[in-house]
Amino acid sequence: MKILPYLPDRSGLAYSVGTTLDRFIKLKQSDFPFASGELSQLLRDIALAAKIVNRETNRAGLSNIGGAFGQVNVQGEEQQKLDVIANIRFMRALSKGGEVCAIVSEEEDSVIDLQNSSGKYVVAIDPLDGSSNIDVNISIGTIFSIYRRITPAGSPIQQEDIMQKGSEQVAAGYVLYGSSTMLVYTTGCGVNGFTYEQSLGEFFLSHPDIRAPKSGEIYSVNEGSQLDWEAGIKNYITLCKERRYSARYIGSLVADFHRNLLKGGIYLYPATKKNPSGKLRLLYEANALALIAEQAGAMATDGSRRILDIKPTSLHQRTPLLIGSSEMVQEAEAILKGEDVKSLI
Ligand code: P6P
Repeated sequence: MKILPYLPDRSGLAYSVGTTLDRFIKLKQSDFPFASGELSQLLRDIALAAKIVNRETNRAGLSNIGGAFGQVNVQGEEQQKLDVIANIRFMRALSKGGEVCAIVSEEEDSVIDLQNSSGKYVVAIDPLDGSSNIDVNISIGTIFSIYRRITPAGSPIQQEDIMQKGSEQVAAGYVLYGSSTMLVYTTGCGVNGFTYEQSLGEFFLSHPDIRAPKSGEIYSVNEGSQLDWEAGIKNYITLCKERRYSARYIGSLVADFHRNLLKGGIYLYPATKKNPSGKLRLLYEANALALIAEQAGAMATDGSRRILDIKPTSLHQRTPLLIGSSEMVQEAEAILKGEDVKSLI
């Protein structure tokens, strides 16, 4: 009888496509000396909530959970029923998981102190971003940041535990509820994407070691605000048009970011008359995507500062955001600073 050797995946990657998320988390845990498994468990808790929210979003049209909830959140935005459901699901998963001591959520006015004396981590989360797209079946997403608490475990949560720079994140990720549902995250050792197989209830590694193209020909911005833009933004978008780049903007940050991350491109949400500090929130939108961007070789700035260097001063503070392929962000920043971009090409 001839016995053939098992031929390992020839991709040369440390982890082969098709590895389950659970197994990947376990295998990657060894990247962290002295890791005791709490962060691994926290990532699993987030994945569980994502599976539940995925189920809810997939049947929103059938189970009367689409549409407005009838209240306005702290942002002054009309809450959709799925916003509230997603918030409840992630809150429950994070509090029951036992690894978290405090949560900052787009849907909560103030910090949620879980009174968990053993929780080492603080989570900042936008449970369901782009929710206005729910009723028209456009992709939406969850965005999360994970920080280690600074003050001693068991002591009361302090401002310093919450108001940490994005560069202090120990992990960050997003879930994209789209044509397929994906979980993309980083723990500071690269970016990996997992696709959800509904029939098995598992996330499987589908996009190992994501690297963003250094440049691209896609720009994502709401051109309806063009008359509000500062001159530098107008000049950069004009340059994109002169180069005949493609305009792709679906009004859902996670979906626009994910496409640009894979194909190359830039997403811009500058200051506008309605949002003079930009629309996107630093703590639970910009910081997470900025860490993922940088880990994938891309960039994220507010037009002059690296997003991850911005010291938060308020829970729901907003920031202008330019994020995507490094050469495109660099060029946009140079134009905003009035530099002659010819020198960049
Ligand atoms: P506008 C959704 O509300 C969101 O926060 C992002 O997902 C999206 O990119 C942006 O706002 C859309 O905002 O002002 O262009 O409709």
